[in-house]
Amino acid sequence: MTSTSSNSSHSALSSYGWDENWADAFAPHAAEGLLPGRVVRVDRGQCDVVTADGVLRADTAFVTPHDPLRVVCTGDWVAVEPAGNPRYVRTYLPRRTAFVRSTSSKRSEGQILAANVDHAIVAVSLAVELDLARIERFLALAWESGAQPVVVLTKADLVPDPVTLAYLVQDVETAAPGVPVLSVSAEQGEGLDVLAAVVSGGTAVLLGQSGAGKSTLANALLGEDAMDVQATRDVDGKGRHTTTTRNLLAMPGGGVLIDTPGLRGVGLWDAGNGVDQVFAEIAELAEECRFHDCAHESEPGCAVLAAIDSGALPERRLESYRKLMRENQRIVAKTDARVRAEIRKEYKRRGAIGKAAMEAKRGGLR
Ligand SMILES: Nc1nc2c(ncn2[C@@H]2O[C@H](COP(=O)(O)OP(=O)(O)OP(=O)(O)O)[C@@H](O)[C@H]2O)c(=O)[nH]1
Ligand SMILES: [Mg+2]
Ligand SMILES: [Zn+2]
Repeated sequence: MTSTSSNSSHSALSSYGWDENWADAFAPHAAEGLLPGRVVRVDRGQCDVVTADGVLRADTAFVTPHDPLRVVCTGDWVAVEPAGNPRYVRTYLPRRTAFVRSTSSKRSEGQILAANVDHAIVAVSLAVELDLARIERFLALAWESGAQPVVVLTKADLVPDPVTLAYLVQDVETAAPGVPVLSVSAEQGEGLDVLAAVVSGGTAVLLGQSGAGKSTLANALLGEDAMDVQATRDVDGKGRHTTTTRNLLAMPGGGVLIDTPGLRGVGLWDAGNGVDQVFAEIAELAEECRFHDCAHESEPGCAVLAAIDSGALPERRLESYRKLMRENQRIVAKTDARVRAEIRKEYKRRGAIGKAAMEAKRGGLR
């Protein structure tokens, strides 16, 4: 019986990314009579889950623990109660990948933006000046998520000169080793076929600043206006934060796309490996340094500084690398401090319980 029900959900959910591995992971929940589904939106204590029987609204009270990294998120595969009012999401399957940022630089708290994504698409508008450092920051988190990053330069129609466009793409490529860089125009349709091909290979999430054109791209790929779009502000070209929830959409050409609200900034979140991947060529050069613990400051025989001198490595890259490394170390240290403080608090609490129990015992002996 379990196998027939999982077979039927397989066919209905496969356009949302359901596969044999998810089915295997879900088997114990299927045995309990729970339904598999994928979270398409999370919204104040409730979420929309697409199941073999269509989209249903479910309560997330069971999957909103104190740790924000363990809160159910768009893209999660969940086990939903087959009936009930409200229906509860009982649990979610272990994530294959997760895109996490720190919510603000002041607090050391991580926030998960999308789960189970194969491609993290960083949307960057060509209507405003390129900020390579910001792209590097997004890419560090993208690599760290476990997904393959892709940079999409949007609104290419605003750069009509092909030589200028080629230079812009090249600039971004130097900041993104190992990352495909595409230019697209949702307005004119250029590059959409390449992007559709990327998206068709699993689950992709669109990330970037407000006004970058994420929802316009989602609509263009979907072939219908599912997402609201608003003009950017005339004064500075910034977006109006039109999209407010993270939305998962099944694409007609295959694959799944998650559109997300524009991010003002993305703080690193324990992204040391991601940073190393963004600056892979620096790590490679560092292997040639005379001292293996070279800080690339003024050491003799430093291959990194030599590459800057020869022009092979832009100085901006090294500065950006240092900045992100320092920021990441701060976040990691803060998190460690927070975790230590929590452990101390827990010991104190336990100590207090122990003391109270001892006093009660003594009271009892009296
Ligand atoms: N010229 C041009 N304008 C575009 C293109 N794509 C999007 N835009 C415009 O950019 C503006 C912002 O687009 P949105 O799709 O709402 O941007 P978003 O990234 O979803 O923004 P948030 O939801 O606020 O994060 C709109 O006025 C779009 O019409 C494009 O290819 N060319
Ligand atoms: Mg949007
Ligand atoms: Zn060095």
